[in-house]
Amino acid sequence: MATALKSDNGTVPANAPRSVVEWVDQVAALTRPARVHWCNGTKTEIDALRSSLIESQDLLPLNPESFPNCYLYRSDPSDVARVEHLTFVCTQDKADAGPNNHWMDPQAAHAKMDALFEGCMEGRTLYVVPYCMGPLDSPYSRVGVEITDSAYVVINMAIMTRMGTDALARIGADGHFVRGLHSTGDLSPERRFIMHFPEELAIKSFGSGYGGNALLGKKCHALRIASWQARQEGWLAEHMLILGLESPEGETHYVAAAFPSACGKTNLAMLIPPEVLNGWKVRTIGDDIAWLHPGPDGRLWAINPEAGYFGVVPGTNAMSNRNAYEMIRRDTLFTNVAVTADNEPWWEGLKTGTPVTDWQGRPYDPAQGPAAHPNSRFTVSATRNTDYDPQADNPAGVPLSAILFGGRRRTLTPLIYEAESWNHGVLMGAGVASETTAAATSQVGVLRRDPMAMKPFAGLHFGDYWANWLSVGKKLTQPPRLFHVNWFRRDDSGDYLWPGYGENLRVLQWMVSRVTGKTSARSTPIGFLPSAHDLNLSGLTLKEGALDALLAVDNAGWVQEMHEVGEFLAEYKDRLPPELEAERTRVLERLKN
Ligand code: OXD
Ligand code: MN
Repeated sequence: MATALKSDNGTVPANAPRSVVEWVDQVAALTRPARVHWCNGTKTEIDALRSSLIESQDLLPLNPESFPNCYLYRSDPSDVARVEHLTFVCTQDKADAGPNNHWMDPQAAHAKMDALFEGCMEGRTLYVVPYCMGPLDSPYSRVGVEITDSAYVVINMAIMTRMGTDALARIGADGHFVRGLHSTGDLSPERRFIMHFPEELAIKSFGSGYGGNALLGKKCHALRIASWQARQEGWLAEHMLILGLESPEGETHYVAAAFPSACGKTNLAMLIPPEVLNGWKVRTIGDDIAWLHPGPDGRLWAINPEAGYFGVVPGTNAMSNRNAYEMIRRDTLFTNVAVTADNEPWWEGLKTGTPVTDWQGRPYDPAQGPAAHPNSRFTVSATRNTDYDPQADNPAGVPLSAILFGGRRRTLTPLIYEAESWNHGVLMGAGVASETTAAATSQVGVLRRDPMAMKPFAGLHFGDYWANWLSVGKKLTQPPRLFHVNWFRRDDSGDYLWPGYGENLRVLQWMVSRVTGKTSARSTPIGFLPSAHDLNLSGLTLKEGALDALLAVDNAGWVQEMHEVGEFLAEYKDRLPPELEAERTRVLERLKN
């Protein structure tokens, strides 16, 4: 069976390992495409694919003067976000997927998916997309091959990963790669499933073209499959941004931060210091995913496996994220934004312009909801960001000084507090709770536990995941300090207590002074907190009482919180590391005394 040899892209690449060719042949026999196209990742190839999408009117060029090389893609209105209820982790033993995942028996899942894939590419092109997650020359990087019938997916993957011939070359003779099979099918939500087979390093995704479901290198590979592998191999695959923070003295600290989807990771990763903090500089390594490895020096080293940003558009403006605002004015693929009369992209929170056409291509009518979809996205190369840190290409990664956990919480959790130890920090991360956002199809604004912001992404039992965190900590002689932050506290009238965005640097500044031992802190039962005078608030006016509220520890509220965290952890009791429960009991005792 030599279907792959019928490629319309010449022949099978000379460097294609046999294992890849055989798999492509098997998939082609099942899906019966009209053509097979092996992607090489060149500009010529991507330009041609883009042109064909423009010709078929799947991609609409935006105003070439004000938004050069920018395009709009409108998805099916039922296909605009991740689908957690249709996402499965298929392990031989159900217990290995944990109560945190939907599970299906691998054999049953393969049978279900193969029935959907059978003949699904008839008349279509099968694209073979070799990609590398992480710098091509990094020992920490991993390769995968995505087979897809969507040219939109291919052009996104070309931005989001190191895609093409070099990635294929990395697969090498041992044939190790993640096999990701994707088809948009007929986009029916009834036939939409995202299945993960971590033991086989395989993914099967059917019925969606949305980024988180269809760009298989991102959430499916770099988080769900990688978190499984990371646990086996003793490293961490995390839903974290990575930034470099340079002080006026020229000292750089690298920080990773985990926040749930659509809670401002991209904004923090691209933070522009307020004028009064002149001399500080933030550089972006990554905005969504971090792979963390204990180094021989006892520090924790981070790489960003991605090469682009797939960011939430609404809310982006010159004040909230000037870097992103400027970055997406060229060479950007927009999905599900609105359009102005000048054929410019428009979204809620842009603060200028007027939409005439909404994200579904209808004349804009506020009675029909927002003009841009709340989860509309931009896809753009990381190197388009003016503050892109070239260290993102360092094969060794960057050493972390601190890790932040955070959630979107109206009440209780202070602006910042620091863990007393690694294990305490792991408890802090495990207890993260956040209000849900439009990044997934579910009710928005509901508080749910989202440990380490990994609830939708841990491809293993949370008990095993936390055990891995604890054991990675044991390997570190110079661990990063662990903190918890909350930019989203509100008062009784619903107003935010903290301005957020660039002003968050004031909080990072305190964090750096803790890391460098330059400041002391208040010891409280939940961890170390700054006193009001420890924060640099010059030039900032907060509402009366806001700072006290932001830095308060509400004892009774925290006792209740620790009980609720206990109930949550108890759901994982069969594999819950005793150290975590010991930490919770310790904090609870301190709160009661
Ligand atoms: C994302 C998400 O797209 O977390 O990054 O949903
Ligand atoms: Mn994310």
